[in-house]
Amino acid sequence: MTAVAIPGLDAAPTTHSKVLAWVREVAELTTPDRVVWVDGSEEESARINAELVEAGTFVPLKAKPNSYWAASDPDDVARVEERTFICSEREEDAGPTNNWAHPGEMKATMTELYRGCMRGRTMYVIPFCMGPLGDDDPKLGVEITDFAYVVASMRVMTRMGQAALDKFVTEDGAEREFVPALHSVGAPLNPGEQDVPWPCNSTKYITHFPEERMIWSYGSGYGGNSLLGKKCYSLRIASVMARDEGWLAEHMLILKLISPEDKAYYIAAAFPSACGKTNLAMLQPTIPGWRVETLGDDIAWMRFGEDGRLYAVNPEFGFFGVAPGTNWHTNPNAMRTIEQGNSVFTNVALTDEGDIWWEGMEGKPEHATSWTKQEWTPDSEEKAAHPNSRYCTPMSQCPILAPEWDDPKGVPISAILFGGRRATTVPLVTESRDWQHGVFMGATMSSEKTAAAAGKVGEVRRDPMAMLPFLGYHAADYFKHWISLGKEADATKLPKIFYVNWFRRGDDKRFLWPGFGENSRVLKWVIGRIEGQAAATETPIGFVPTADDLDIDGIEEPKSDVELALRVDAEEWRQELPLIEEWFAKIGDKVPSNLRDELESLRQRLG
Ligand code: GTP
Ligand code: SPV
Ligand code: MN
Repeated sequence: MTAVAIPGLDAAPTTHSKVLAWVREVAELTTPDRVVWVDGSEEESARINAELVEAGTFVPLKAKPNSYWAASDPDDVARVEERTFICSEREEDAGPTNNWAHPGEMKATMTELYRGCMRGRTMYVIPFCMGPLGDDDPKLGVEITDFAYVVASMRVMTRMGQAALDKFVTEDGAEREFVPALHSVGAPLNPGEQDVPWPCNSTKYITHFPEERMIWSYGSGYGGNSLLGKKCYSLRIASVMARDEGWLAEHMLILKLISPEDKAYYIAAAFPSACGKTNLAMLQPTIPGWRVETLGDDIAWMRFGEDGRLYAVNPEFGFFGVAPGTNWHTNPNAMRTIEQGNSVFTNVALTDEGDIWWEGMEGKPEHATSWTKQEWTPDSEEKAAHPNSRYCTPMSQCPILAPEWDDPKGVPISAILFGGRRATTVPLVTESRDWQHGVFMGATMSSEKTAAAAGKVGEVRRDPMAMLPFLGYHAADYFKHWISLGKEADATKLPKIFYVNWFRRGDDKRFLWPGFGENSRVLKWVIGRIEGQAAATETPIGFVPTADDLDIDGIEEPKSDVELALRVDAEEWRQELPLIEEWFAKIGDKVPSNLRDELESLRQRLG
């Protein structure tokens, strides 16, 4: 085969032979008009943003510096779990919670989709690094994409460009491993054909090859489907790396809680998508003297340090946060972060003043352009912003960013919270009896489905450790991995595990717990438990505080609501048992016996 001359292809700013070979192979398959090696510079970013404005993908905001409004195709607004595949060599290894296809067959199918798919477009090559660039063993990737929106977003969400590319070859000339991540919107252009602002394809594939550590994505421009460093790499592929190498890749925020005595504690928390991670990560405590600093809002990579403690690093560089509900009361620190600009807003409303707005934000406009580009007024029946609309903003702008956020060593975790969105049954907070019981809590946690994924909202489903859509291998093996890490560790140094639920409702359907900044009261109790200072009642499901055990001084809600939020109703829990059994049956024979034992003990304690 003769080499095809594609402008830019040979301008590679690296000698890494695998990068060069892979980029050439993809360019020859997808036949873009030109290739751009992304360097991450300010000039390049300005040029790409200007091109996105020219294409109608971006509208520059007048009210915020270097910030843009984007509206997606109305059918491309969320992750597509039905179209997400784990293509391990053996179906058995993907497990019962993932879609599987044979890697060879999937490659054959997708290769035909990719053939010529970048015609008329620019192919961008984005070198990136998940986690601090200063790591001895940096986790590298190269994303190839034909959507400039992805380049602009990856610039916010990852350490990318030349600084990342410099890590691909070590000082002694060795070529480092990287994850090849191929993305196309699947919308080739014929000569002279007018492009649309948000190209995509109704055929979508979000595909992972775990053994090869490779990602292929086709047809969607939406964040979780197209920013391949995020869920695809840092959770689905990284969870497999973590299993093989003895660490954990988790859907968790990382925060630092500082007591009035100036003692710092690091907490990680796993809640399913759109269930409060970003909000908790940036919490503004309502109780005097306590402070929170942020380290991450979505993903934590955790490994045991030499001192036996579990250390967490956030692989990301920006926040890709749920917009609706974010305001100066619920999340003032997110508001301060986006105020500074340099952000991309997708599927929110655009005001006539050239600012953004979404449901739940202060200052409802009289008139705006909705996410579907329709005229919108407060009387409109449609929402101004899509429920899964997002802001994409640099972490470095967060006013409460912890100074150690970029330290490759990570931070030692004292507590892990698991939590879901449950209107009933699950109390505000429960402390596990020990690590294994905590793993049982995580493995059986449940949540109502949210708008973060396409599909029916509100349905209760089991979402183990908030990883259901993000596990790169068999869920039973994942539970085993969690249990065995706990067994190998020094039990006195393990984080304590808690189960929380900010979303329990009263008979009149209102939330029983005020949430947001008030969640600091729960965190204070968690620290109290770690320090052996706070009281709790032993219940069949674990250790639960009474309303008197929590600091609820000055809370607006009646104490009776807090009591209801904390209530352990044995009858409700007995109704959970068959659901947990059903869940274990779905996972199959490989569910660790330790977890089945935990279920039996729970059943006995419930009487
Ligand atoms: P992903 O980015 O999808 O992973 O979501 P997330 O877990 O970071 O969720 P986020 O913090 O963005 O919150 C999602 C929604 O839950 C928003 O509409 C919030 O306003 C709402 N929310 C967050 N925390 C609380 C809380 O403590 N109580 C209540 N009632 N709602 C909350
Ligand atoms: C989530 O859905 O959990 C998110 C948004 O954090 S996305 O990156 O689209 O997955
Ligand atoms: Mn998430």
